[in-house]
Amino acid sequence: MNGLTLALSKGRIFDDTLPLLRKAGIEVLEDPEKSRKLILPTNRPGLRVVLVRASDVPTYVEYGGADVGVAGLDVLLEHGAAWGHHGGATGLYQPLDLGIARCRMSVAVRADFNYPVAVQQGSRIRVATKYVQLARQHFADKGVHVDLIKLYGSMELAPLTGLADAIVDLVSTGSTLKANQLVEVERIMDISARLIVSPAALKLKRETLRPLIDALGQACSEGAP
Ligand code: PRT
Ligand code: MG
Repeated sequence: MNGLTLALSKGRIFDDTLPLLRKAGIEVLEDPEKSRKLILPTNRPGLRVVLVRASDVPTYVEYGGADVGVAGLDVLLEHGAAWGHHGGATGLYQPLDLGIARCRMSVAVRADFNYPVAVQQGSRIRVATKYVQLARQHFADKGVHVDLIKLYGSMELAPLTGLADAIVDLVSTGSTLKANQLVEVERIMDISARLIVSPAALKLKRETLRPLIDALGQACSEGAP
């Protein structure tokens, strides 16, 4: 396989990457919302897009299913930590912060739960999250005792049903928390999407990969405020 494969996830990552690709002169020739295809051609004969789940992007790039990908820092850190690597995924080169799909990772609780007091008293807090590794690290760094409950979606429901006292989730506008009467009590980190590249591909496909990375770097710096 000589061409390049770019892994993207449907939804905000795809939608926010499209304008950057366009600035780099690349058009994706099919709309993933209208087609069931998982491999999408582009106007560059040597470049195709594969659609994978957001949390599968690092895996695809790491094991050679794709040469490059776009993944949220949340996904990258959680993936890396799950494999025992602090600060990012294994063997993945991260040349660009694309500055897209921005949000923050936060701790949120029900408005009637006194988080500062619970933390201060050293009580055990039940925390529901999709980001078990990141949450464990965060609370361990603060010396807060937590019981973590792994969820795969709709974390907002956990404090409302009594499943947990708190959640660790992504927040962008804050309207999901608000609609569910939850309040953000701690901001863990700022999140944005990163370009990730397989070091093997960078060696073997340097002549095609390097210009793509440079063009995307140019495109996202133009878009920056
Ligand atoms: O569904 P699947 O498990 O396949 O993947 P995913 O749900 O992680 O994918 P997707 O497309 O929802 O998110 C892809 C990436 O977008 C994430 O990994 C983040 O890096 C980034 N991103 C940016 C966000 C948000 N903003 C965001 N607001 N991902 C999720 N949210 C959710 C959040 O979890 C919460 O439920 O949106 C809700 C909050 O939004 P506000 O605007 O109401 O605050
Ligand atoms: Mg989602």
